[in-house]
Order: sequence, then C-alpha cells, then structure tokens
Amino acid sequence: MVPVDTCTVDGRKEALRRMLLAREFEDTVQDQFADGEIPGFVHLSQGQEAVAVGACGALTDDDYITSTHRAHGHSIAKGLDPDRMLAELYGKEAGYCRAKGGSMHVAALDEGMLGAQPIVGASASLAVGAGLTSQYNDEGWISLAFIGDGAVAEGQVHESFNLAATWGLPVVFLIENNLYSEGMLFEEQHNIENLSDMAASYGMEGFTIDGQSVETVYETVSEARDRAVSGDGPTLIEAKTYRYRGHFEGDQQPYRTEEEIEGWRSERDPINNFTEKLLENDEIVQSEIDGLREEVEAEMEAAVAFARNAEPADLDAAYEDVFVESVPEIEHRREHLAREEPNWGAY
Ligand SMILES: Cc1ncc(C[n+]2csc(CCOP(=O)(O)OP(=O)(O)O)c2C)c(N)n1
Ligand SMILES: [Mg+2]
Repeated sequence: MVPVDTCTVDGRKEALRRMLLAREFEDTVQDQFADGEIPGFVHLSQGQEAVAVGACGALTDDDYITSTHRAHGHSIAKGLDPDRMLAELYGKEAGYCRAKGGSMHVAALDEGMLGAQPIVGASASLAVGAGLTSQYNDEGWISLAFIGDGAVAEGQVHESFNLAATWGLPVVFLIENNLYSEGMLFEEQHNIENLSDMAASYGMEGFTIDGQSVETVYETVSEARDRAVSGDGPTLIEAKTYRYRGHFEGDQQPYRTEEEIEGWRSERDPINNFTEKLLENDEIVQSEIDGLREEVEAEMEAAVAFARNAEPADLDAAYEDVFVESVPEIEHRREHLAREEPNWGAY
C-alpha cells in the first residue's frame, strides 16, 4: 500500500483515495442494508473519514487499532480488505470473523485491527492491554484507541487514561467527537468544551484538533506515535467531526435538523474540502479525481459481488472459538497450584 504521508503529494493523493474508499464502502453498506441484503444492525460514519484515514495513516503495519460500534471507516483505513469486510456484514464464511462478528465486532488481528467494541468505552481498555503487551515485551509498536465522545463519560475510559499515563504506555487515545452520543448532544453530556482538557489531570499531553482535516489528524497522530515509541507515554487527542447518518440506520433523528446536517455536508466535508485544496495547489487534476472515484466504485462493486456469492456462514461452527481449549501457561499454573495448594479450587 502507498503510505498516507500527508507531507508528500503522493501521500496526500493516497489519503484522498482511502477517504473515498471508506465513503464508498459505507454508502454501499447503507444501500445494501436498506435493500435487506445485510442482516443485523449498522452504524455508519460518513463525514468522519479524515479522522480514520489520518490516524491510521500515521501508524505502521505493526501498530494496532481498537474501535467502537462505528468501525467500518477505521477498518478500511487500516487496510482491511473490503471484500472480507463486506462478506462479514453479509453473514458469510469468507468474512473476517466467519460472520461471528458482523458489523459491530469486526476483528482482524493479523492486520492490526484488534476489534470493534460495541461496549461503549471498551476500545480504550483494550488498547491499554495491547500497549502493556508492547511495553512489557519491548516490541516497539503502539496501539491507538478510537473512542466516541459519549464514551468519555464511561468509568473504564478514565481508568484506561490513568493506567496508560501512570505506566507510560505506548497508546494514543483518539476521541472522535461527532457531537452526539446516540441522540444526546455533546453539551448535554459534558461540561467542558474541549475533551482534551482532561489530559492534564492524568499527566498526559492533550490536543483538540479539526477532525475534518486529514492532514491535521495525520500530523497530530504522528507526533503522538513518536512520543509513544520514545517512552513518553500516551496522548489524548480530541478530533472534532460530524456524522451525516443517524446513530444507526433507521434512526429518525428527532434530535437534530436537516439544515445542520446539510451545513456540515456542504461546508465541512472532509473529502470535498481536501479535494478542493489539492486542486487549488495544482497537486491533482480533475481527471485524476474522477479516476480515483471510478476506482473505488469498481472496488466496491467487486466487493458486493464477492459478498453476495460467498458461502453462507457454517452454522456447525457456531460453538468454535467460544471456549479456550487449552492455554499452556494456564495449564502449567493450574498444575502448579494443584501441587502447592491442593484446596486452591475451593477459593
Ligand atoms: C457500556 C454501554 N453503554 C451504553 C451502550 C449503548 N450505546 C451504544 S452506542 C452509544 C452512544 C455512543 O456515543 P459515542 O461514544 O459518542 O459514539 P458515536 O456513536 O457517536 O460514534 C450508546 C450509549 C453500549 N453499547 N455500551
Ligand atoms: Mg459521538
């Protein structure tokens, strides 16, 4: 994959391509869900692509992300295969989790995606565990947690901030403040304007940034990554952004107006504004942009064909991957305890 280094022209074009792909992926999911092809429940993130692409672009292939119920954009930005992503959503065996995850639980451990976490706040704790692994084994990679603004009202997120800061873990906490938590407005849930102000109380660096600018997100996360790998601990970043669709597909959205949504779409769209900037700076020409759009459309058409034609999930496999069969370290400990303390099981 071409790196998303927004400090170079090629990197900026790649950032645009990935944002277009993330948008096309979700537009496709929106349509296929409406047509009844995708079962279950979906949460879309059109409008938030600059956060996903800027952040994942600043990571290496060895770094991990953790995500929320709104994870499609993050997964695509991390480089997951749209075919297997869509197959997962379609309930097919070829999906990343053999359809056991669906939209809200996609995980691809080999590709740096530790999992979408619909338990609000859990993405933070999971990233802390990963960061501890990297630090403990001196492995040099970092973890980045995508967290919603609503999740910042969860206790486990604060425990995660505290542990990561106290232990100096190589973690980046990236709050996507899309101004809503389900139907609750940001100001109904928080009494401060910038969530990154919380960083100081944990002894972390904190930044509030424009989440509609892929370059700003890329630069801020790159610096946070540098701090993390240098042993300078975690960073708390709040990226202000906006989702165009409802909390979930089907949400009637009584809590906001069509004008508000259109205002963000027409004035603050991360893809349109970035495209205009590249055109103004003579870094891209319109035919190239059209070509990129056609490329991602074709990629998603192929993904739909792949997902439709893939084998349905194997129902007999439902109980596989549920219980751990044997973990040598645990077996060893169990034997040791049984020898040393025959009654240990009674506790
Ligand atoms: C622990 C927990 N509490 C409540 C919910 C129900 N719930 C699902 S998404 C959501 C809102 C999350 O808002 P935010 O963190 O801002 O993320 P966004 O949906 O805006 O991406 C809530 C309350 C849940 N899934 N888990
Ligand atoms: Mg939110």
